[in-house]
Amino acid sequence: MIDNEAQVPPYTLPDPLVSESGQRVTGPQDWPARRGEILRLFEEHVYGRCPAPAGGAAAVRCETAAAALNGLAVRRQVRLRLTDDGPDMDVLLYLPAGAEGPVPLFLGLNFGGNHTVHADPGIWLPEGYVRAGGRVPQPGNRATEAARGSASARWAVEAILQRGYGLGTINYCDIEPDDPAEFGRSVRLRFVPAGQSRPADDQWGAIAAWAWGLSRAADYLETDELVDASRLAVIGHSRLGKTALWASATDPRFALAISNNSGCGGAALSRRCFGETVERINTSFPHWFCGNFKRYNGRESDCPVDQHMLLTLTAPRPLYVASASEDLWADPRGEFLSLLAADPVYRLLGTDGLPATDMPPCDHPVMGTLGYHVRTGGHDVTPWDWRNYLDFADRHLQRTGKAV
Ligand code: GTR
Repeated sequence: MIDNEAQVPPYTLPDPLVSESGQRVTGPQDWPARRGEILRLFEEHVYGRCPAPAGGAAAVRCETAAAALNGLAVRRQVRLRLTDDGPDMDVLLYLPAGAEGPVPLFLGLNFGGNHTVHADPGIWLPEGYVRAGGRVPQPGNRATEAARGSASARWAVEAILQRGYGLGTINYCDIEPDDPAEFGRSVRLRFVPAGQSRPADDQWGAIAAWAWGLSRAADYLETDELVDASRLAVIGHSRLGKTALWASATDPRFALAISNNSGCGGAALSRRCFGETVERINTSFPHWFCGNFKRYNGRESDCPVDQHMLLTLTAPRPLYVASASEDLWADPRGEFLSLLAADPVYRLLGTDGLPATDMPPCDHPVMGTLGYHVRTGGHDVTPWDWRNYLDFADRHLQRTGKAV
């Protein structure tokens, strides 16, 4: 594994402002066509194409508690049926009690099940498949009471509410278990054409499926009177950070995006081959990306895109990328350089982009329309990370839209 700068091979990044045919994007008017091209390249070579939703996801169960978390929150849980044939996805919402109008909301997938996000006994214990590992194991992929609240350190629920935001979260395994052997439970199975047993090489992998699920949650949130769906921030950690970036790229209803330690196939530049490589990720997690992405195992420079171009797909919407100093597997410098390489697109579109040209020291966030920090410590989401995400959201989401 490459874990120091001296070993990084020389590389040239594709220019997000030069089209496939070699034409330069000279002004904002040229960007939509180039953006469309970049999006199609990512669909074909990296994440795979998604099908159109099979109608709106139907809410089959809904419950609201007006005074949850000692009166701090309205807790709402909504079970959405993703296709007539399932699977069901439970959306857990916490909304600040007493809000004067619809609130901006952070939406993110969780790893262990909604009940792990907070010790609140009112959170439905998942009935379906959950991840077995985690801080508190859940043997046989069945949710346990013992795991309730076990991931609460990663979800600053009270801080989010106190700052006037809502939080929405979903167990990512409701959409697709993170295991190729469990493909039978995936929403992707419901869209496999007759005569095929798996999606084709240019069709969606699991990351695209998880992102698609976030969009179905956004469909629901547009109908929820307590939520201002014009102020949705999509957030994710690690593989779910990759997912948040792809969700933001494919669904402009996400007004702001946050990538926490997303690394390879997320914010980090693949061509640096630092930490986790394309070959390594495709070998460990063959189900995450589309079949075509495997062509680039050991051949990162042959790929028509690199991950800075993924970041440009969120432009000009605000985007925050966060790294952790000990998380070399996710290549902190590669995440920063990727954001820096997306900056010209943000500036072309009239924003202030990233207010830094050099990687800032640890624990010194920089925030413009693009935001970045590298936190001291390891691969995780901490209350300090959240404090910065809330500051960033205050700059961008509280200013517009309806009053809260
Ligand atoms: C690692 C994987 C990373 C990252 C991480 C996670 O094993 O190599 O790409 O996604 O898992 O999601 O926790």
